[in-house]
Amino acid sequence: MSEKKQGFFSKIFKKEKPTPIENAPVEEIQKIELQEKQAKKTKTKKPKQKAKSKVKAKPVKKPIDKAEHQDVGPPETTPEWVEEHTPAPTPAPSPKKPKKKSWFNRLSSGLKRSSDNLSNNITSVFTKKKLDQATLDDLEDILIQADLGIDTALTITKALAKDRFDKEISAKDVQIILAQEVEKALTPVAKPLLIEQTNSPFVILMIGVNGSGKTTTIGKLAQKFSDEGKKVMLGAGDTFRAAAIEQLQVWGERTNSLVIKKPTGSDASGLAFDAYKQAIDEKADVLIIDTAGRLQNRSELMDELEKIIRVIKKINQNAPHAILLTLDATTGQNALNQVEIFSKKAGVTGLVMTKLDGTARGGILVAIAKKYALPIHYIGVGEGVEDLEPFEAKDFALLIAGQTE
Ligand SMILES: Nc1nc2c(ncn2[C@@H]2O[C@H](COP(=O)(O)OP(=O)(O)OP(=O)(O)O)[C@@H](O)[C@H]2O)c(=O)[nH]1
Ligand SMILES: [Mg+2]
Repeated sequence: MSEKKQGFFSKIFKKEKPTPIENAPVEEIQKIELQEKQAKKTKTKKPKQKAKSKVKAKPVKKPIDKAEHQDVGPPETTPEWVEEHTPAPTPAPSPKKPKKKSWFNRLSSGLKRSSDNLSNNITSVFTKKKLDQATLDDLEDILIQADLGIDTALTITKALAKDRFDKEISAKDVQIILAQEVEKALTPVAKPLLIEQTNSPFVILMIGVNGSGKTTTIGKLAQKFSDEGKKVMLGAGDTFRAAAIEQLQVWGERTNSLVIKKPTGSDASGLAFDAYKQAIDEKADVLIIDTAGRLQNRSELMDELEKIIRVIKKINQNAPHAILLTLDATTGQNALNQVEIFSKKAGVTGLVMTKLDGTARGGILVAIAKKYALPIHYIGVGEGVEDLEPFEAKDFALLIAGQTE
């Protein structure tokens, strides 16, 4: 406010010494009034200029608004309520930074159980004492219990022993080294899923055990790809259950993606074939094919998966371009076996780990990375469409080790 006042008065008393109004004597006040009048007179000259500048300002503003309107205006399919309740279109905010931050927050709360588990156990062992063999053994146990895997556990304890043996060490020091080693293990596998346009439609086959999050992940991916302007189609390859087809249909409607389906009980490979043909005809950019959940030890179901892939290859030898295995983080060590068998049978090209929010066993991702070196494309930390993001080694490592500052 005081800045405003100053600006106003300095405008009026352009050529006068600035006099604080509260200390002004009577003559000064009279002077002020007089000059105020003069100032008003001079103002009457200025309006022309001001009016001019106003006239000028308008046309500049309008075309910008118009351009923005054209660029970011709602698509034809915008639901009615958007038109009713949304005021004039505002310029699209730069979505990246806030999105990144809110994802980091979601990831942070999602991984909380895993990181609390590790941090609490580490703190209980490292209470300001010298690093000896017994403490190293305890740490090794903690890391193995947290599902990080024996390899990672040994790498971390070795790294600690090398530099800090017989020296005082705090829980925080251990967490720093843990974060560094986890990041080292995960960096080579943190690879985004690249949708190569030369392969259009890019065919993704989603596989995994029952309830691992295949269909939900398909919905989340469909949203991402269509947000990028890609034409997405979905194949309802889980032909066993009517509810599975309906579930995909809902995601299709939500994400504006055409769903190719057949009656319950139809042959899944036939559906995959038809969906691919149709995606080619429709010039889709991406086709994501759902499959029924199957336990890796059910050989007849694994054979069916092989058949689906074989049939897709009849259309294009290079398809499916991605075979994504969804892994439920809450299954812990069993996930290793799933990677092993699904890879052998179906040639998994990349992984998506879901439900990291529902477990203290998020460390399993590190064990899988070390053992199989398969790309980890995405991780899921919730049921919402926004709860899936490309996997980033550093964020994950810092959070799981409780090293966020
Ligand atoms: N908390 C949490 N829940 C998830 C996540 N991903 C999926 N889910 C939930 O897990 C449950 C199973 O997900 P689906 O997508 O149906 O799993 P699916 O692999 O398709 O299951 P089947 O078709 O039966 O094999 C649903 O309730 C999802 O909402 C995640 O990242 N976090
Ligand atoms: Mg499903």
